[in-house]
Amino acid sequence: MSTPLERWVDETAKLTKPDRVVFCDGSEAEYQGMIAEMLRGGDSYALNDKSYANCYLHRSNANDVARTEHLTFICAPTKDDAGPTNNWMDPEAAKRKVGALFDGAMRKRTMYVVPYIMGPVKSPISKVGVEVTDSAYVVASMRIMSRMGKAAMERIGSSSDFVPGLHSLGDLDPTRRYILHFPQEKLIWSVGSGYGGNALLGKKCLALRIASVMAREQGWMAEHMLILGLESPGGKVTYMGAAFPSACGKTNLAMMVSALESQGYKVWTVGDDIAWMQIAPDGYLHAINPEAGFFGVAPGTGMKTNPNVMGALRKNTLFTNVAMTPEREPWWEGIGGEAPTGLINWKGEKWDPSKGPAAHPNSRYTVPARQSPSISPKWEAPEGVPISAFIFGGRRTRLAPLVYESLDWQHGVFVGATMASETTAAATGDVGITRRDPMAMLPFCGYNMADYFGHWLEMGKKIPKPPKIFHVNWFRKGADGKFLWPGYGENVRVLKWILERVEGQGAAQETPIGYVPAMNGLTLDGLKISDEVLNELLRVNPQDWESEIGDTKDFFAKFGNRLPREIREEHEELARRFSRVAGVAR
Ligand code: GTP
Ligand code: SPV
Ligand code: MN
Repeated sequence: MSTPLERWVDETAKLTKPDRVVFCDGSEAEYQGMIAEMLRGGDSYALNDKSYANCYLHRSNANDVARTEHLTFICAPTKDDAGPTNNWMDPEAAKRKVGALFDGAMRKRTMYVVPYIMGPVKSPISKVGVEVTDSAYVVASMRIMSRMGKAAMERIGSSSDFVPGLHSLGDLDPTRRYILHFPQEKLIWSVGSGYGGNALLGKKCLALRIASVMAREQGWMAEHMLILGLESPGGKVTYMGAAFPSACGKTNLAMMVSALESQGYKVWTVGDDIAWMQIAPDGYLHAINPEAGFFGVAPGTGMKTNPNVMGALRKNTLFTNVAMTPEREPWWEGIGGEAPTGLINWKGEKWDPSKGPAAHPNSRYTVPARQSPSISPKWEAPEGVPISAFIFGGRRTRLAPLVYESLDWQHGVFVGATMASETTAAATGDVGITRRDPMAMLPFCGYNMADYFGHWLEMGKKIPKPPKIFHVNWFRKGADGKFLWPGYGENVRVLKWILERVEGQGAAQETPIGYVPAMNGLTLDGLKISDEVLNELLRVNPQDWESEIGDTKDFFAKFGNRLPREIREEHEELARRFSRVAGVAR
């Protein structure tokens, strides 16, 4: 008798027609075999073994360097199930169309079967996936990013309790690239891309798009959130989850070296990108990090901004699309210091500074989480960590103050639902365009976002001790076009205020959007910042908010009657609060 896994693998092999099929066990020897295969392939390079032991550079195809949201589909039974913010394909039509691309796609290639666990091996919150892929780079990356191999195989046994994901590089032609999700079947199909979020199917495809559907069905939450622990003097650790869109600072916040360390405030990393959360017997929402590694943005990462990550990257790291020095060390903009001469750019050419950055703006490192000096002792706790605060945020040049606190859970959900951010290089398309990105889940929600807002509202009623909800913006700019706030390790000052608010302290002033810190509310000692700049950072400008309220109205209109009544009411309430302020001013 064959198992469901064996049957699916057979079926898949019949379709894709590989030369051979290899079941991966996740061993170190197997990993080294994948690396050897990558080096033979000609687009990967061994880095300097003295300074970067067991580290490699991989160059993906130049047309394949970021997630492709326009080629990403939710194949739910009806278009309405996917909602107005997702691309939709009829499941049958999708299988016919993309099935044709998989037909024979692995000829002359090896088909790797990669069983993996998302989450700590023994956690009841974890889930199992199996990725079938023809890319050695994907196998090597999955070994860093998940608990891959034997443990997953044991957990599956003869059951059908795993999320199958079929991946092939195909011919890497963007006109034949599709990332498909079948939420009813809990199945993933990805063809034509070897890049991160498109190809490492455990991450965005399983842990967010498919998991968000499961979470709604089963009463838990799958969110695009980092998880950190803020230690305060005396050693108590308070956990927070923060949702910022791609390339908006999650990894950096989760791994920061606190500017207030001498005062006893320290940040511990539990996760840097995704949180799975369940209500626990203690009444708190408990979060696990489903991942085992960090797939982080390289540019901007240096000893000044993120020394923890810089320390972690010195061994066992895969770099993708970064530049390389003549000493065969990885290099990128913002790593610190001048660009060395003889730099080879991310495409493998001698770098010409007049022709763009040396490292691709979305170049990344893939590193085991346990290598970070900031890794929390609780990062693999099967029961997860109790979350006391949620933090939403994004890149807003003008609008949003440095930090504000929502009035209650329902208002907090509205704050999340009205999030927007300037686009980044993490996905293909224009950079710097402000777009609505509710809860940082716009590209990752596997179903209609109106129902997703509804799920958040429902969860609020069920969690006995719900997290308080905040919003931050590290990216507000002054008239000179420069960031007003120093960011990075200084962000701990904002976390400290959040902690104080959670504990019923922290000086605040009420505004129509919620509570912002009082002028003396933030701990700013040791930081040179004028009252004028602080004022600007905390300012709630009614004119800017008026146009924002109009913009969110248009966005919500897309959802028609499906938008929860509570969200509409919060929107009206916000407009009313601003008109009251205007009345007072007059
Ligand atoms: P994804 O992995 O795409 O989900 O991104 P992320 O949200 O983890 O973002 P990450 O921490 O990698 O930061 C992205 C970029 O923003 C990097 O270039 C950082 O250097 C920069 N950045 C992060 N935090 C701050 C900050 O506090 N201030 C400023 N100005 N830039 C920041
Ligand atoms: C993101 O874009 O939010 C990422 C990188 O975390 S990727 O895995 O490519 O989605
Ligand atoms: Mn991300």
